[in-house]
Amino acid sequence: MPTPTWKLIDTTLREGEQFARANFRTEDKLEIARALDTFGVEYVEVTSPAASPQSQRDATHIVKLGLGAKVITHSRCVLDDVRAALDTGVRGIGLLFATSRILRESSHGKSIQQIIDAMGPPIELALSAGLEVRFSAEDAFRSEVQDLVQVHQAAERMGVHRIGVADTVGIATPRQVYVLVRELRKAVKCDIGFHGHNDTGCAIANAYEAISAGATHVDVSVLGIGERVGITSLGGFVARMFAIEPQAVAEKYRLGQLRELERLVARVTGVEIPFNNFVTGETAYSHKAGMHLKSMMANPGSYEVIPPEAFGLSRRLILGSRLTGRHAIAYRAREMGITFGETELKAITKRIKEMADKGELSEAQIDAVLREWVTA
Ligand code: HCA
Ligand code: CU
Repeated sequence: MPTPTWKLIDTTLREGEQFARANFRTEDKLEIARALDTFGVEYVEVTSPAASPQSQRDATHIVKLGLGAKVITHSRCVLDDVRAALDTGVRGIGLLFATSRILRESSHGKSIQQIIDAMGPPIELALSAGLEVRFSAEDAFRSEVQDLVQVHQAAERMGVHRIGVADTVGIATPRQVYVLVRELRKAVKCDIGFHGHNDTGCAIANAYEAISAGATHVDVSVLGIGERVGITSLGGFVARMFAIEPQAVAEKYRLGQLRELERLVARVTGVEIPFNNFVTGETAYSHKAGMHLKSMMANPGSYEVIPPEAFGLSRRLILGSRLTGRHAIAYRAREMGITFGETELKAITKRIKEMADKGELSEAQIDAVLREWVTA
């Protein structure tokens, strides 16, 4: 069973900058970093200062905000990138090397032993400068398990604080994630982070399984933005965990800020928040069928796993569709101070359904039907 000790590494300003629609200006990054801090993520990961001169300046700016969250960066496991990171004052660095055959061949051309030999100096430099160091094997789920164990045990001997398991292409199933993280949990004592892409729709479930198997850190981004279709969504993962440990999650994060945070990132990247987004989507708390409405009126927990109030939101009961029911209509009538007998209610509901067959009725239209019935 997961415990509330897991930590969020928000990588909207690193993985998220790799999203096709993201072209963050310095002020956008500062605003996003502040909003993430207000929400309460434990880490804010920013693009490697080695990426470009502006990236270097922006990282320094973000560090100077003096956030409660740890500002960390992410880079190739090479000395020059670590040196560039040190110049910015970040508190930690995520170093990575691809370990799958396909990426070893298409990316750096190194064997597993050559990777282990090359890891040492950058890791040592980052550690000796006092950074929190993570070493991650890119494309872990297309790598050999024995290679991952070997590389991560070497990283642990070198003194890293955390190893990372990356599902770079979004190929892993939840069960595979559980099994691999379990295996690595036995192989190393240090913290374990998980980073999962969403190409096959498993990123949230995979992050959840990683935590269940003993991972301590999860990479997320606001609205899940990242390369291709992105990674584990911050809001989606928080929703997943809230459903399991509501109190702990509500204490850790300012959930009422989620919608604003998502709106900010949506605005800056020029995308819409999906209508069916976890928790904050336009229809996330819309209830429509008569059977649902009846139970929702008796107890809002009937068809909601997360109460909208926990995230500063409210629900919407759609009474004016052809799927409505007499309990819903009676409820609205009572709100208006009108009481109908059973036979009348059936007749009114029939009338409303007939009208709704031509198009959904607004609340004002329903109210008008109810008022007319009283005076008729
Ligand atoms: C990428 C790198 C990365 C790194 C993840 C990590 C991935 O391919 O852009 O450092 O754990 O998905 O492998 O985002
Ligand atoms: Cu990634």
